[in-house]
Amino acid sequence: MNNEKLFAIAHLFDLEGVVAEIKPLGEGFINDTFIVRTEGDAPNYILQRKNHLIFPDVPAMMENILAVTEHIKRKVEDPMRETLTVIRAKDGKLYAEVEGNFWAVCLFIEGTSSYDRADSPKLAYQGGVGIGRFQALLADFTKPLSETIKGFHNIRHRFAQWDATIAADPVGRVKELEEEISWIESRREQMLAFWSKVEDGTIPTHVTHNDTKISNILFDAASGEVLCAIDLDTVMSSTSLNDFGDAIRSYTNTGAEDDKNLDNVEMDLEMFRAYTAGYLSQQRATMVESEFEYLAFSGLYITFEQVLRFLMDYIDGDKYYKTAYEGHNLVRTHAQYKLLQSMERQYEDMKAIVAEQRNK
Ligand code: ADP
Ligand code: GN1
Ligand code: MG
Repeated sequence: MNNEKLFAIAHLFDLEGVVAEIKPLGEGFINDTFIVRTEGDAPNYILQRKNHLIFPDVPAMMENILAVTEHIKRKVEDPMRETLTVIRAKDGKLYAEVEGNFWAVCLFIEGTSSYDRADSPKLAYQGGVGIGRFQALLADFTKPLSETIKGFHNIRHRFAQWDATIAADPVGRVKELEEEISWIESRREQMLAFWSKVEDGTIPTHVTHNDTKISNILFDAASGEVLCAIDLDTVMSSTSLNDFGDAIRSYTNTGAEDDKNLDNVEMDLEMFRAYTAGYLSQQRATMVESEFEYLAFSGLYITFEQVLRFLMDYIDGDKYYKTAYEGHNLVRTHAQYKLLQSMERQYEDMKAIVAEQRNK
């Protein structure tokens, strides 16, 4: 994307000041993110091309984000820093449509740190506080939210996609993947049994973030404390266990999500304890018994789902996630599977930590 085009798109939005430069930012797998720097004291902005192949109704998604952030703003001390601020286009819309692409802008929050990996239990604790607080702030949000990606963390839906992808085998990769496919199939019943507890209401639903990896949280650079959850594209109604599980997948991994050296990848119990402590500091008073019961399992569930999603995308010819090289999705599959096995081995210890932290 050339800079002239980006400047023209930025000018479709109601920005203060004069745009000085526009540069790519972050390592998201789905959208294209840029920072828009302005001259002098005017605020800086985040400009994003939302991936409309993945989010089929970007206008509805932006309505979700506006509603949720306005709700949070009414409750926090510093509304301009403790959540995203959506900037409208000059025509009043929450997005600009340019040549079939959808663009959106929000304020760049200054004085923040973001991470691709958690490097200390202190950071994991803060991350847990951040998502626990995000859910707590939205506990009384009653407006219906659009489902921005159908069946996002619904494993029954994911298995339907999986079966169709295996049957279609569009790039002929299935024949090389007997072992990897067996990792998925051998856990099918266990994962569906968990999801049926959500379907029958045993596990309640709430407004949740649904993409809680560490890079989607901002920390205050001065204090090191958590500031807010960003990347709100997937805010929807689901079980809050998904947010916990996805964060555990991210914060407890001693390696990278796509580590080629599987020896680097383990689930770190100290990070699990710290994240759990932070999360429960915000949530323990309102959680119900079934949520405590499945809290540790949610880490296994979302990590399993991620193995399935990376492998399914590889089988599908790498259409969903951005990849940096041929076979990247298969490397991700192996690394996430190693993490899943590490969690399975330490599952009893994870449950013991939940029991210990629940009563603190
Ligand atoms: P993606 O959907 O591609 O993952 P994100 O919305 O997560 O994109 O943004 C990518 C990165 O940009 C984040 O990890 C964070 O470092 C930075 N970022 C995004 N929004 C803001 C913001 N409003 N203020 C400061 N930094 C931000
Ligand atoms: C994607 O957009 P990003 O990079 O924050 C994905 C998540 C995956 C994650 C894996 C909308 O998150 O579900 O867990 O990659 N987001 C979407 O790193 O599919
Ligand atoms: Mg992101």
